[in-house]
Amino acid sequence: MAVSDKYIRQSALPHIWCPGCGNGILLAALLRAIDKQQLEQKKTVIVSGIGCSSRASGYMNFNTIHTAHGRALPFATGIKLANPELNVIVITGDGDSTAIGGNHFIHACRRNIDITTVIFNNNIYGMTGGQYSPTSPEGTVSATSPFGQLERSFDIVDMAMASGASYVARGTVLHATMLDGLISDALEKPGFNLVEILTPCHTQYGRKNKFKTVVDMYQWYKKNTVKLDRYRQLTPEEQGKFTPIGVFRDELRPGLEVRYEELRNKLQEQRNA
Ligand SMILES: Cc1ncc(C[n+]2csc(CCOP(=O)(O)OP(=O)(O)O)c2C)c(N)n1
Ligand code: SF4
Ligand SMILES: [Mg+2]
Repeated sequence: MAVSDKYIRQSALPHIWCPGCGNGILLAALLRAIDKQQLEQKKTVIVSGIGCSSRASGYMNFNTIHTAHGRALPFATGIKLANPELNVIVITGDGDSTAIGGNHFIHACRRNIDITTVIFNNNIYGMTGGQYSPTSPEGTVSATSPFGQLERSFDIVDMAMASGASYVARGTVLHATMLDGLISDALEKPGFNLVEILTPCHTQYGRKNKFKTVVDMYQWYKKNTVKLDRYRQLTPEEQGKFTPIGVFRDELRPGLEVRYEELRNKLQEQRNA
């Protein structure tokens, strides 16, 4: 059976995404990874914030919760701590996770709780009319920066690494096979697992930033990204021209929910002694 038949809520269609939007490719990759890991639908919870990307949870035939803007991770943390048996997956956008939800993001990484988080990074607030986000590159023309934005942008991978996530990876919707592998790995491992995925929003970002067509945006990913092992062989000057993709950290560390349970058992034993 195709993953779309198995895991898509047909009643929620048609979807809201624009032609050429990368969100559908990303959703399909996530579903294939869930299928590969054989996660039980009844034991899997998809939590999302607000944004075009966060609408993905509504199309998925699992336990789903579409929360408040920037708040997917606190909801997911509560769900996982209350019921560690569940597989908890967070879907979030660059604005959702690094602007209004930025504080929750760094603390979820620091806690290293067993949640797989997939960030759909289109470098813009897609849903609300194209305001620049913390990941919009310097110079981005947007609804709130008509002459180009002046701030240095966040590198989500660097943030996650510095904050303590145990698995950190980056892919793009152009590299679909690689993407399946990254998400599947993230679902398999304990701890806080972060996959940032570069995905085009031609409607709000591409048109204003000299990408004539949607295809030009996909070609940008081809020309400007490089696999991590090759990136490491480049000179610093060459590295400046590319965005590396691949697995940046892969450590097997127990999630917060495991350490929490261990502490609870220890205290219980002390009380019973
Ligand atoms: C508390 C709150 N503030 C602002 C908004 C408006 N809002 C909805 S989505 C969004 C930005 C979404 O951007 P992103 O997370 O990058 O998702 P995208 O639409 O690009 O996928 C904003 C500002 C809101 N819904 N709630
Ligand atoms: S506005 Fe952008 S992110 Fe939203 S559906 Fe359209 S292309 Fe996708
Ligand atoms: Mg966005």
